[in-house]
Amino acid sequence: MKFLHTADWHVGKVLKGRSRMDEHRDVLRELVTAARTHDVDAVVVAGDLFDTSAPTPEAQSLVLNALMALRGDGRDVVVLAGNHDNPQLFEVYRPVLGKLGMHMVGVFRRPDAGGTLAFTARSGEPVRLAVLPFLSHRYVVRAAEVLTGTAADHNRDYATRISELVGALTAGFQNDTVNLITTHGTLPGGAFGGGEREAQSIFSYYFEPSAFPVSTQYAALGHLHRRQQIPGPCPIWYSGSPLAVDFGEEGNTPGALLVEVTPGRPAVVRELAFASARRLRTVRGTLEQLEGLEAGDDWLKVIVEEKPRVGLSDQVRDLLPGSVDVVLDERFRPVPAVRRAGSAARSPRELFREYLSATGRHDDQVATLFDRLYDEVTG
Ligand SMILES: [Mn+2]
Repeated sequence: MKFLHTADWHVGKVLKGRSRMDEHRDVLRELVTAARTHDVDAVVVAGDLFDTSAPTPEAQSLVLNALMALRGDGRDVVVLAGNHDNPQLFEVYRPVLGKLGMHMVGVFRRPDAGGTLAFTARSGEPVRLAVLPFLSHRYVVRAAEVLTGTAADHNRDYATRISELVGALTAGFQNDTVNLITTHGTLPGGAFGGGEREAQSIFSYYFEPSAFPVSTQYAALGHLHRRQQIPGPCPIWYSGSPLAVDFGEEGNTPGALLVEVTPGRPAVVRELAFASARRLRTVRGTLEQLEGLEAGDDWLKVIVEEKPRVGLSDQVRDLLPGSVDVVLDERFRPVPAVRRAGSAARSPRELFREYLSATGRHDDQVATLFDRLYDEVTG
């Protein structure tokens, strides 16, 4: 059988106030085209379809339409909740999408209640697919247990319990079935992309690749935005995001994975690259250097190598309309002024002038404007 592995769409993501909805529409169209072009039998979406737990109607509409398009031509579509998704919302969708032949899993389910899917692929092979949605530490390790022991103990508990759950979900794997797992979480050694929630990645939220049995022919993971393979007892892959979700993901070529697998053999994996979303780039330089930059329609994080002054970031935004984040280079960042004793004795005008010069923003015009505003509100 042939299937597409994708994850971490983060539909609804707003990048410093800029909507990415059009870009999401484009990359999901690319995904649907890939499903048709390669005539895949199934599509696995390994979590974080949405960026927030309360997605807007527009975001929900985009995701549901993409899933229905993927379902076209009778492909099996399997979706699970990531840490950004709302598991309860997914459980609301579940029976509705189930009527349309899709499998959506929001919360942990026993193997015989939707946790392990057993179906015959369009290609005719019998498939066992273990589906483990993101499980928070709080859910997995009881609150009472968190009151005792160290952070390392708690992670050991988390990892042990996840292994036990995976063990239960994969108990039905057989020699003559295609044996697959999909889940959303962190494995140690994975390279971060930049837009993941750190608190749910590096602090106590990881499990070991040894959780997956050797009989697994492919493990489809979500959570890390960079496409990568993780060493383990079976082929374990993160598909990465179909678009760069946040800055820091420049090193990743967004896309999806095309997986071909037959019973008894390890899966053959091909990387697909998607190019319809805008690129995210971090650039740096003086104003003069930035002026000469070819930015196209990339979203930019701009690190400015200039002394701070009023209006500097507006100047950068005028120069480079794709700038969504403008920051000063560390070397030019003002040292925070130490609060001096006796400040209560000085007037607000004096204090404001002092603040301006201490932060390198001294400007007579701004000081005069402050005086006028101060007179207006106190006069
Ligand atoms: Mn995630």
